[in-house]
Amino acid sequence: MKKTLLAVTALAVMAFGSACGAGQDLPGDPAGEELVVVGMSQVGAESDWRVANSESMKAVFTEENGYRLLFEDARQKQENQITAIRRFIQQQVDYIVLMPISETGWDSVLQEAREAGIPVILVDRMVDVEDESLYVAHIGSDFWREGEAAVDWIAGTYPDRGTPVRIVHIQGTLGSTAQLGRTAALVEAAEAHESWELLAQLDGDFTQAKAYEVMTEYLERLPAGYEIDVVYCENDNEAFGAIQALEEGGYICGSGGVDVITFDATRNALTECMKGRISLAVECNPLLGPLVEETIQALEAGQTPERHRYAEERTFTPDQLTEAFIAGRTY
Ligand code: GYE
Repeated sequence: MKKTLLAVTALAVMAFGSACGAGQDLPGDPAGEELVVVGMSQVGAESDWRVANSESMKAVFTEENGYRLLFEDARQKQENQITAIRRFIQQQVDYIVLMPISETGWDSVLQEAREAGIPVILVDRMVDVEDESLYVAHIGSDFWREGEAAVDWIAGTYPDRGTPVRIVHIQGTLGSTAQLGRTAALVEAAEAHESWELLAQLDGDFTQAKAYEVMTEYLERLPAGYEIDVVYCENDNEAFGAIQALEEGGYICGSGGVDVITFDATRNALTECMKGRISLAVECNPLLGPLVEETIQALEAGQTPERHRYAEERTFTPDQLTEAFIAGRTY
């Protein structure tokens, strides 16, 4: 049920000493229509995954479906996300949907949202807050499990026979749940397998440009022809940048050469995988809009939504892919 104007105003007066109205205040509301106002703070547009995730949200939270979506792109800066949340509080939105860039630093602003009586739903990544009741639900992926699928593939492809498995690791945005989970799975497995050598951990910030830059610099420091078995890229865009750097450095990507592993499995990565340049693509599903809407509908109906929801995900190797399958994917 939509909050009453009175309750919202009372809370706003308590929190800010201001008494403007609820969502209905926003310009352009069709007269008499009760739209549910959703303030959404998205990380940015750093990757194909992120773009697909934003599109999934925008497709669901439309006026025809009964929503007014206030969408803010934080351009990969936490301070922009905090500013956006404060603006949503002032605008007295009905719900705040937050895709947090990193896990820490959210306690005070989420406390402010709570004081204003606005439920916060986390999407994609998680926050690390002292009081977990500062968010009502989280909808995303189990990043550690994704990482485990990747390390299981490495273990199966490189059975321990004493020969070293040389791995270069390109990490995502440091401190983000996706980075922490995918990194932890690799680091733990590298400790457990004596033959695995983590040659380097490079910060690719989930972008193609950064991954290309750090991989190129790294290869320039290596002795010519130095053998690399696996490049573990924490998302597709990093894999594209790494492949470009590897090929420019004279490496061949694919079975028998460097095994590039990627996460997300968006269409461009699946195409590279089908061609054999990516050896393993671990799916991370960005189509979370419908799940977020179900959560909001549950809250509107006065129900308690599931606290954590994880999308179904799988892995892909070149032999499992066809053009028809890839064409049928929506992202
Ligand atoms: O893997 C990457 C994006 O948090 C799951 O962020 C998300 C990750 C995704 O930039 O492509």
